[in-house]
Amino acid sequence: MKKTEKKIRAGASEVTACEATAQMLEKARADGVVLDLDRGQDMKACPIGEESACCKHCFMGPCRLNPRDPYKKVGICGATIDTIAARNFGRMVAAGSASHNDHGMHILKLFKDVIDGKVLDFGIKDVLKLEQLALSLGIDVEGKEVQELGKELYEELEKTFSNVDGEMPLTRRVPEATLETWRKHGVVPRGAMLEVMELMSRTHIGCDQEYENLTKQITRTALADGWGGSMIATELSDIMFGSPVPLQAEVNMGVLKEDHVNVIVHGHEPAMFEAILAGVNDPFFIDQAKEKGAEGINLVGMCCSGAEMMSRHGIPHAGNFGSTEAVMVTGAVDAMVVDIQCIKQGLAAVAKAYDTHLITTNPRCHIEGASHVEFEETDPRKCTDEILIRAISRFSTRSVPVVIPSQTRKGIHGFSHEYIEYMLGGTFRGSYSPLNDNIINGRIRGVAGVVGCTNPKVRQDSVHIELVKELIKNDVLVLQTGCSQIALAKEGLLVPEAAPLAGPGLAEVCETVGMPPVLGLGSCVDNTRILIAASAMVKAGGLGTSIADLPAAGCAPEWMSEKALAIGHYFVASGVFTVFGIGFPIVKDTKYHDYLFRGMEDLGYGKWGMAKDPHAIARLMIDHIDKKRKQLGIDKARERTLVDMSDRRELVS
Ligand code: NFS
Ligand code: SF4
Repeated sequence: MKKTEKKIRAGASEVTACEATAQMLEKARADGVVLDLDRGQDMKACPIGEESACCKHCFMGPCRLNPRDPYKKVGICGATIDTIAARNFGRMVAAGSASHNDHGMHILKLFKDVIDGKVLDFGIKDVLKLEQLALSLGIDVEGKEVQELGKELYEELEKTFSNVDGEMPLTRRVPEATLETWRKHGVVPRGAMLEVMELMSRTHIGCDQEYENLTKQITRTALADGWGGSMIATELSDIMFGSPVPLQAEVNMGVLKEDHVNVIVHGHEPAMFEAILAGVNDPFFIDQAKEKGAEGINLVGMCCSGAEMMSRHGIPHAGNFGSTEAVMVTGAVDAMVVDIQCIKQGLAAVAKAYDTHLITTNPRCHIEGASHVEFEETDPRKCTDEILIRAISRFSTRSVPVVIPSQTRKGIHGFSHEYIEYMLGGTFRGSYSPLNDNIINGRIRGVAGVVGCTNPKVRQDSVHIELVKELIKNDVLVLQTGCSQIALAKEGLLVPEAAPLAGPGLAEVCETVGMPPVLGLGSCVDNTRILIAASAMVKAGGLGTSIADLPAAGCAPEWMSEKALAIGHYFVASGVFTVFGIGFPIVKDTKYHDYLFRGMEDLGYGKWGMAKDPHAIARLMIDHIDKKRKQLGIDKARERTLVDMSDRRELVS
């Protein structure tokens, strides 16, 4: 008998907590267009692959082990479940680290071309940060012109990628005790290209088959991401395009405008986005758009480059990873322009269905079914002007109805680690000491980084939102990046007015300083701002000597990408308890699982955690923060402060 083709799918609002996305999902269903959010329901993940109980590292296999009875058999070569799991985990970390390092290396190359005068459309916007970065690497800045200093800085930073021994330059920023732990275990990253290469080699059949030893290289490769390529991407982007300072920006699909030419930029590298920003402000194109009956050109971001441009320039943001297909269902997108990473191939089919231009611009990322207009830094406007011509032309011949969800939210974005220092430390002497003081006296219980993707395995945004609300309610200051930041921005928590949602201690600090209880730091590579902030907290004193001593925890509650796993592991390796939602690609109750989830902490690192429910995640994080407070001997201070606070509330009421 022929099976019925009709699929039963959950209602749109069960698939996503984002009302605008739900509205577009319903419209897509009515239009007969299948989005990623529905494909996610139709696809049943392979239970063996989901837990990494299979190996296809050679063609004697693939070998499948039983995740329910993982020690029952071994692969044909004899590989055990722990070896297979560690190798699979390692290859995911290698891919994630490679992605960020690839991004960082291209930013470094752009920086060199700017310094050498080969690229004239970009420049050095933050000279002070250039000098500070140079100083932090031991480069003498006295009496040097920008060009000379830039050249020296380039020479030094280039080692991040090309070193074959020694220690990666930016590890000089790591607190001494943390660095000592890495040295003791032999995991200080050398050069990123070497680390990724060695990890790929060691995970080949018949090489490293001892999971603890393999994890050393996994750790080194992850650290080469956080303290290497990602950190370079953030620091040099700030230097070239300007360091973010808090500004107001709008998020969600309501930022699209029916009477404007709408251009969405989605991806990860800022250069193309910066160039198109210059184009949309060019009177020539504004006139062109007006000639075709538009009121103007509306430039909007999505995903990480969107988060980055929102932080730097206040460019509106239409949504996170889970909304990139749905946004085209509006019919209002005249062009979606992409560069690299997290760009679903499915966008091509949705773009076709809604007569939208999907344009790839980067030689490292073409998509079948999309058109390609190559972006070259030496002549950036050639590409971006062509994009604007196509978008304007599509506006004048729009062939599909336009339906734009009304939702928008204003929020404050653009908190850099430098700004946090300034905001909490005062104008004349920026310092992390006031933050530490507020942690020591218990007003702030601890700090959490909540970051990462959305994943159709769970209701989009919902775990991020519930988790962050629970954390701030418990006086945990939340730092955010990437798609998670957008989820909370859509929920309206990135404003100082959200302070009453926080516990009394955190609310008091927020009200005094005028800051939101949730601070948005930018894109995923900007997670390195959290690393630097954590190092600064250690250096400010009173909270131990290594990052592992801090009352802090991290989480990617709706993660999906290999980049997220690499980020998670560099946080763990740096000393942070890091909880992932959704699930974890390692069979529970194996030696390897125990090693990552417990054993690493005994070695002086952080450790991994996993829970699906947002309240369970919050509990794990808060318990860890409380454990660290106890170890620091500041648990009593909090009890006293809470009494003070309730007294205070009584005084106010
Ligand atoms: Ni980060 Fe940015 Fe988003 Fe996840 Fe993808 S856009 S790099 S990987 S999905 S947070
Ligand atoms: Fe099987 Fe070993 Fe080959 Fe993996 S490396 S596929 S476990 S034989």
